[in-house]
Amino acid sequence: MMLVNALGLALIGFIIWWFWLYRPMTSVMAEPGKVIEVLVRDGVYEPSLIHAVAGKGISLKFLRQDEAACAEQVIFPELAIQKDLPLGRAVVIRLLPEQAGDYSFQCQMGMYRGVLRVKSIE
Ligand SMILES: [Cu+2]
Repeated sequence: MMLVNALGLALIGFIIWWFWLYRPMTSVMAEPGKVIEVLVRDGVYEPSLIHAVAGKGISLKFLRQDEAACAEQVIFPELAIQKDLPLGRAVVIRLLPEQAGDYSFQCQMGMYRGVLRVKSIE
């Protein structure tokens, strides 16, 4: 009886995770001269993982479609960048990551989360 209950709970947990919590991470590769569009909606950045190469400039065009006040800024803490995102108006952020590494970006409260993954030039 205990075992059946445990399995039932595990199944319920899995269903909740799958339908409500699991968000696939979409990723994109930044290329010189290419503007990457990042949608801000439904609690996620899309794409939320951006690959880039150190020493190469990248342009990110954020488009906020979420009315929640929480989404009104995007912050790159490690790069000291903080930008307002007016609803429905694209905001381009140009970055030049010098060092390889992971740079996070997020809303003020950290509900929206993304990663800029920078690798060194081969
Ligand atoms: Cu937030």
